Amino acid sequence: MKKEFPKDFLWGAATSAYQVEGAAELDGKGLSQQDVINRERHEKFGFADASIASDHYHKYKEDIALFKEMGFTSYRFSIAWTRIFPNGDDVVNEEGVQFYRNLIKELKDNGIEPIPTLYHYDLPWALVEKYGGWLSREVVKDFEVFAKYVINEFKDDIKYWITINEQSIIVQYWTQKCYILPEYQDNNQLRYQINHHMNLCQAIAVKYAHEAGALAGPALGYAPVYARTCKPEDQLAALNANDLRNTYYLDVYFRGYYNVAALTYLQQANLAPVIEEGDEALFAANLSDFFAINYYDSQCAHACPEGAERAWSGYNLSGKKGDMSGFETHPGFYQMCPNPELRTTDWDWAIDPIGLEYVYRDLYTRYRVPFMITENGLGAHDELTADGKIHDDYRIDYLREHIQATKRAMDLGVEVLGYMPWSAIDLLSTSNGYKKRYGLVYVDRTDEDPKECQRIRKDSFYWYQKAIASNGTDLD
Ligand code: BGP
Repeated sequence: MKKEFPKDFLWGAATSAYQVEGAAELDGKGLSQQDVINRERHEKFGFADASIASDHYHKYKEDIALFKEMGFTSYRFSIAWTRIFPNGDDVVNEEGVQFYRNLIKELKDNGIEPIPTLYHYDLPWALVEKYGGWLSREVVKDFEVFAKYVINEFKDDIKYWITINEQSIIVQYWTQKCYILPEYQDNNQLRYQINHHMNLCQAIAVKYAHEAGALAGPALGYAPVYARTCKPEDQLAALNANDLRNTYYLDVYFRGYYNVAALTYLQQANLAPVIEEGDEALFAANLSDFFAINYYDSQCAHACPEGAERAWSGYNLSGKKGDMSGFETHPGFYQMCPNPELRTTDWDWAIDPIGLEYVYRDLYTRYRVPFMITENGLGAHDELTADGKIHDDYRIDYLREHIQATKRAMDLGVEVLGYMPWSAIDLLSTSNGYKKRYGLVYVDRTDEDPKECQRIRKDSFYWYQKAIASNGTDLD
């Protein structure tokens, strides 16, 4: 007989600090690299910046009331390092700490499990100025001060810590997710060096979470890679891509070492990080407890000749299908490509609920750890109709199919703790301002005009409310 979702299944949704909070320079907060990056993107592309975002800093009580109305039992958010330590050093900003005390209390008072992320792209700008930010190994000790302080401060309230958000996406889109000084931008080895510094921070965060009696795990943007054809050379290319884009990260988190084929490839290509003695021992001593999956799409690869030119992942900034600027290419290893079998979003992201089922099954077999979904969602041009509604049936279809995929995997024994799609409310997209929306709640603002950031329930809000009330059985 098929099992129901467990009674304590965590239903909720997710956000991140700089994408929702706003108040970028209020109450003692220091600037983060995202405040600066998004200011530049505003000037260059006209996207909103992070200064107001969705004004969650002022409206968090109203937002949590909406979460409760939907029936949330969990909420994934991130703690802005720059609210706690505005300069990235050890000088605490009490007002920033108080904001998260209030937020966490409000969640708990409403029966919602707070699931914080320690790092979601927003390094203190002061550390970029001091030593180039993530480029320098010095960042590890500053991160340690932050992680230790925050985990200890909230140890009575937090059961699950998410450590670092989406390291693999940071490697692919490093200048968008990190501020990289122009003189370093041609040195691609630094992508993997940054990632190595993040791995050290990740392990340290796990260590402090364990000391505080909590569980910890990374959130990785995870897309399985299929072979474009059943030719053996394409299958091997897909294996190579999975090793370098996925397993390279997971093996560190759950086994304590770098994947051999991926690391060897990076060494041969002069892209490998400098690893110091004792680094892998630190990983191995602090393995993660669960895997927080950010799942949006699947990917596709085919074989790539030795003589091809290396290329990094492209992007689509227009929201017009087909505007993807390019595909990652590693000569002699693999080349990414569109999957002809799948439909896509307006931003060319493949829609593939079965891919999520595949991920659960594959990773549970390999690592045998519990999962939680900490992002999953459809970025779309939502329309606010004249009568004040948002008919986002496309989002409902997307979420329904991914919840069903989750259930099918669970029916075959996979352990899933919760489902927190992206995003609880509309927020600043990492790539497309407010043109691309993911929320269950509409935030009435545009890139040009923040207006009052009024909250409006989308059709998906009511649908998700029903889904949660029925513990995932009523998905119509
Ligand atoms: C993930 C990030 C999120 C979020 C999401 C959607 O990579 O963790 O922060 O933004 O992707 O991406 P985008 O906003 O670029 O559509």
